[in-house]
Amino acid sequence: MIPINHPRRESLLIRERLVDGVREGYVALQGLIAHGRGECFDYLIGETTINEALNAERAAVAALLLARNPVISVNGNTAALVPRDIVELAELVGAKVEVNLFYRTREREELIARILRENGAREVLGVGDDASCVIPELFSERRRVSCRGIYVADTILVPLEDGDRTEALRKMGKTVIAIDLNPLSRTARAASITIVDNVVRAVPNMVRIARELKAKPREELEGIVRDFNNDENLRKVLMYISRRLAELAQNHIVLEFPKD
Ligand code: PTJ
Repeated sequence: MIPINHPRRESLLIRERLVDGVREGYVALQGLIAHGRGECFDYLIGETTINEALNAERAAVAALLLARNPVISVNGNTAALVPRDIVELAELVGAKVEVNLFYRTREREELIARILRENGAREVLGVGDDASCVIPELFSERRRVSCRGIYVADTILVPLEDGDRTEALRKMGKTVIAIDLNPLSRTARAASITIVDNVVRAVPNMVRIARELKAKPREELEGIVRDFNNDENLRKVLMYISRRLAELAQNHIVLEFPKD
């Protein structure tokens, strides 16, 4: 039981969702480690959506709305943390939803597909024999994808990704949108649009942005994508973190504990 007034209650509740996911068999054990790394970077950016993330989220939604064949790729952590928002975003931008796992088992695929369906998804790709196409030059289990989904997609949203697949998908000429709290990861550097934000903030933000941008003319969406420069944005994220740490260090932030 997490005390109602615990100062880190929100963060601990998020951890509980992942631990429950492990117990239910659809979050990989390694997903807990990945989350811990994410938490660390979230501390550095102040556990908030910074302007650079918001700009990337806008560009990402515009790219998804402009795409002919957009797909949202879902893994264990994403299914545990934001299943409903993923389905809502897919509806708003007209994207297909596909399960794609690094630590692939048939049981996990099916459990994740069930969670997505329980959250309103009409069709979930990438389960079992549906994942019969292969991404070239990729050797992890992520290489097997749906021939109707990621294989033919022009734009793919990949929350919590590994660098190999991002690079392989880029080589296939696809636009890859990553959500990754680590601005230094290979995924972050290889993606076309990198959102350095926690998936629990990024996906709900994207749902709100999609509602707003859906009615905009194509030219305006094209302008948003054109004006976004991923390398430049990642540089600004690193500047933001280093500035923030320097300010914290200068202000001598010291926690005060009650004296005996
Ligand atoms: O469910 P599976 O089998 O596909 O496995 C999923 C994991 C996440 C275990 C797998 O893709 C993996 O090992 O990922 P990595 O290589 O550890 O990368 C995960 C990245 O996501 C790291 O750079 C983390 O900083 C970042 N990350 C972790 N939690 C969050 C996050 N980014 C955004 N929001 C988070 N909540």
